[in-house]
Amino acid sequence: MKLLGSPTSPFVRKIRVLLIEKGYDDIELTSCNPWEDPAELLEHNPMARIPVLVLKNGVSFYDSKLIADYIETNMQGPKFVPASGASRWFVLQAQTLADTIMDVAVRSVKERNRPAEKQIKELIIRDEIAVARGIGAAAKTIKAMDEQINLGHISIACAMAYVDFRMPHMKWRDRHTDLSAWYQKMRLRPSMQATQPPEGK
Ligand SMILES: N[C@@H](CCC(=O)N[C@@H](CS)C(=O)NCC(=O)O)C(=O)O
Repeated sequence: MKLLGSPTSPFVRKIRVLLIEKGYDDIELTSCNPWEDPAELLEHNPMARIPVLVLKNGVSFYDSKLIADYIETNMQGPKFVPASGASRWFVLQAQTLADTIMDVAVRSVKERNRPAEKQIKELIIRDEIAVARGIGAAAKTIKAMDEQINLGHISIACAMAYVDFRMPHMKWRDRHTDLSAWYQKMRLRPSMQATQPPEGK
């Protein structure tokens, strides 16, 4: 089994953290840059997005939600999504919230990285406001969630880490001190430490 992805993608990190928390710390990460349309990625995902999980028999899955579902359903180890009931939907909603923060943040960073004269400022502002709202919702979600680590915690931690990594100007900590305190603990977990993006990338 291997994972196609980049060490800076928050979606890839979510899957890597989930795998490590589940007890799989030796899954190979095949580094690929989706923006270069590498042949191996296109072979497994026509939409050229990472992450992609490739099984030993060649079967592959893409979109981090589906990959997380596959890992949770088919792989041995502790469970990170409740099997049923309101808590199941709460955890899955938390994952979707975090994924959407990541989506909007990635788009905003891409826009900011374009030459200044080509940037659409309205889009950057709108996306940054949405990310700020998302962080507010993440703070409420973490407060309402059980302490036992689940896929919602993992997803929100990876979203916050990406905001810190690529959007340090968001300065969210002063507004969300409880979320900040929770994240300070979460980021020290071995799974988060082992998946830190390389410096200077
Ligand atoms: N919904 C997808 C989003 C994945 C995604 O957007 N990945 C980015 C990297 S962070 C990507 O591959 N971008 C390439 C592109 O948009 O063409 C998932 O959860 O896997």
